Amino acid sequence: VRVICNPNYAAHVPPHEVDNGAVVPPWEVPGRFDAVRAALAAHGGFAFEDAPALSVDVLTGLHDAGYVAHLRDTSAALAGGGGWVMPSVFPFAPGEPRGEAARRGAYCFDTFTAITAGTWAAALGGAAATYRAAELVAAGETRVAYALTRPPGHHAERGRCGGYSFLNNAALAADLLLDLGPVAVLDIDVHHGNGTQHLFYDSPDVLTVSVHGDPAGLFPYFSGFADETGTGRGLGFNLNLPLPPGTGVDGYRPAVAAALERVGRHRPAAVVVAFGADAHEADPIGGMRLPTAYFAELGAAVRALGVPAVVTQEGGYDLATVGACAAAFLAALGD
Ligand code: SP5
Ligand code: ZN
Repeated sequence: VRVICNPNYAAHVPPHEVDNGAVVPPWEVPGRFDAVRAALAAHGGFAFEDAPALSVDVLTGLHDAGYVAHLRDTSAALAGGGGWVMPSVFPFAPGEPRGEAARRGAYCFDTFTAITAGTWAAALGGAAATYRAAELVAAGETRVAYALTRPPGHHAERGRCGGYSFLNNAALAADLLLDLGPVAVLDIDVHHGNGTQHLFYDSPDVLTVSVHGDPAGLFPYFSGFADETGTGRGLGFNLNLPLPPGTGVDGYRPAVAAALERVGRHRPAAVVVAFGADAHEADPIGGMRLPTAYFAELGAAVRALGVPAVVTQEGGYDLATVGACAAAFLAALGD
């Protein structure tokens, strides 16, 4: 399997996150990337390459220009120091944000997602890895390509970061792959892929399907419910399959079967998998009960679609198992 690495993955070092008002250590750390890379190398069968630089112009059409400028300018303003930017106030009146404090809240939807000096470089490097992976698949150079990156992307909306995500890598890949025909995004991170859903909610060309923990009790709380099915011409082209806390293999199997059945009916020319290992039983924040071996079953199930695939790395916070889950999934998908 071709593995396209984000060369700037270590540049984004969040100082902490704020959970229910408490400052707590960050879950989304550079060691996650190292753990996955080490596990893939130990497994064997993976070919690593660094992504070439990506022009920021590629993000136009996907992300809001003011938002992109906010990420870039905020990181630039923090350069050389250990500082960070996080929102304290979120929009409660209409209108464009008029100052720095307003921008912080307007361009972010939670208190988990700090911008640091290296955030822009790391996020753009992740987009570059994803773009390269999609290019390789679109060109028919490989059937499966994996963008090994952090920070994640699937929570990022057109104009807002959140859920540790800044640029929506899965959506970027889907956009590029549309050149081949209809595209499906299958999101198996334990958290709902709200950003990807949001970006394609009115599109019948990109089907978005997400299997995740019920947002009634799990981040991102405000979306991911079963009654969100798309809008306008995109009505019927979004499928959410929320699962109760503590779900294991017996609950995941039928949900994943339903997800893949819907993906198959879309007759996609390519599929994007937003991959997370945070439904693993050892994950500290997911609350699900999947064993490592089930990730191989997932990979084989996606492989059975018979469609080229781009995989983006999203969540997965247990450093001891995240790599083995990715290796199991990718080996089964790509073999
Ligand atoms: C990409 C991704 O997986 N983003 C997830 C963002 C979730 N952030 C909320 C984390 C809150 C953790 N608090 C739970 C403590 C349980 N011990
Ligand atoms: Zn997640």
